[in-house]
Amino acid sequence: MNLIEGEIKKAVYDAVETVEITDVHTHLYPPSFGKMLLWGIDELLNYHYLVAETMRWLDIPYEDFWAMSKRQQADLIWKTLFIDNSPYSEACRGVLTNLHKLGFDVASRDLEGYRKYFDSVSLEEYVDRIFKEGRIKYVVMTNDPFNEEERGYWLKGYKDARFKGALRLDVLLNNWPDACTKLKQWGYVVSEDFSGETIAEIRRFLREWMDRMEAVYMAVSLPWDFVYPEDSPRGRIIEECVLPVARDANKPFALMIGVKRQLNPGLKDAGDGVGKADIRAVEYLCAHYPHNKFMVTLLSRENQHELAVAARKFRNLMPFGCWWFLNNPSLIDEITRMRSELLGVSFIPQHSDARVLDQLIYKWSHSRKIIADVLIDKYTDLSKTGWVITPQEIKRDVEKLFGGNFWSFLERKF
Ligand code: RAT
Ligand code: ZN
Repeated sequence: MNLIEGEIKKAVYDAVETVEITDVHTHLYPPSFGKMLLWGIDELLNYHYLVAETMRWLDIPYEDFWAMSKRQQADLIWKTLFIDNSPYSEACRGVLTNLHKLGFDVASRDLEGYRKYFDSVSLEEYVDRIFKEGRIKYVVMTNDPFNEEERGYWLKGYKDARFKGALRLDVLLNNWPDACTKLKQWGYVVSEDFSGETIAEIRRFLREWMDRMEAVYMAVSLPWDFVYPEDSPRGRIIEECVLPVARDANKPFALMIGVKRQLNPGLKDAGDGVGKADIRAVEYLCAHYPHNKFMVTLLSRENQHELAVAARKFRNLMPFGCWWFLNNPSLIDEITRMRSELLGVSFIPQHSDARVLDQLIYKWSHSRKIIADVLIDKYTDLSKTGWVITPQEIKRDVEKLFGGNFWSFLERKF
C-alpha cells in the first residue's frame, strides 16, 4: 500500500534518526592519540569557527587573545557570543545543541557548572557516550604523516575500529620543499628536482603510509586556484605518484578544493577564506583517469551545481559533504535538494568535519534534520505520481546516503 504524507514523514524521520553514520571526513583521533583528540566544553568553545566570530566583537590585539589560557579564551568567547549577544549563529547554536543533548540545563547559562562534568568524566567513557548518543558507527580521520606528534602515534600502532585512517597529503602536495626535507630525514632517497629515485621513493612512502594507517582514501585540501594538469611539483606528484598508487590500491583520491589559506594569519586556524574553484580540474581528472576514483567537495557555494553536473558525467566521481563554510542549515538544505534532483540517491550528502569529539552530536543532529526534510519532500513528490514507496525502501536509501554509498564506492573498480 502506498504511504500517505504523514506516513512518509514518519518513515523518513525514523530511518534518518536511527541510521548509524559513517562520517567520511573529520579531524578526530582515537583516545590513544592522547592530546590530539580534542573534547569537552572548553574545546567546543575554542572551535576556530567561534574564534572568528568572537574577534568581530573584540578590539584587543590578536596576540593578547592567543596568549590567554584555553579556559580564559573559552570564558571570553562565552561572554562575547553567548552572554553579550544571542548565540544563533550555526557554530554557537551547535554548542547549545550539544549541551542540551547531553542533558545539561541550557537555560542556566552556567558554564562553570557544565565544566564540572567534563572535569570528572573519563575520556574512554566519554568517547563511548558520544558515539552512542550520536549513532555514529565510524569516523574517518585526517591523518597527516608529516606531523611529528601524529607520526609518533602511528609508529607505535593503534587499535580502535571506530576510527578509520585517511592519508592527508597537504604537505606533500602543497609544500614540496618541506616534504622533501622530511622524506630525506626519514631515509627516502628523494631530491627536490625529482632526479634519480625520487618518484619511486614518493610512491614507496605513499604505499607504506597507506598500509600503516589502513587508509580508506588519500586526501588533500587545495587552494581555490588549483588547476590540473599543472606544471609544478604538485602536478607532477599527483600524476606520477598519487594517481598510480591510488589506482593500484583501488582507493579514492579525495580533493577538497576552494580554500584561501591564511587570508588573515593573525586568526590562525580561523584565518582561512574561500574562493571559487575551477571545475575543469575535476573534470580533467575524472575524464583522463577513468580507472581512478575521486571523492570531491568544493568550498564555494558557486561551485556546487557544476560539481553535481560533473558527477552525472563521471561515475568515478563521488561528491561529498557541505564543507566548512557551507555547513549551515540554509546551504545544506539548498545543496542537498539540488544534488538529490540531479543525482538521486547516488552521493554523500554530509560529513561533520568535527575537530572536537563532542561536535559529532550537534553537527549530525542538525544535518539529519535538514536531510530528512529534503527527503520527505522528494518522497512526497514521488508518491503524487502514483509510485508506491515502502518504509523498507526509504530505509535502504537512507542507509546509502549516511554511509553505504561511501563503502560501496570504496569497493567499486572501474
Ligand atoms: O573545517 C575546518 O575545520 C577547516 O579548518 C579545515 O580543517 C578543513 O575542513 C580541512 O580539512 O582542511
Ligand atoms: Zn576538514
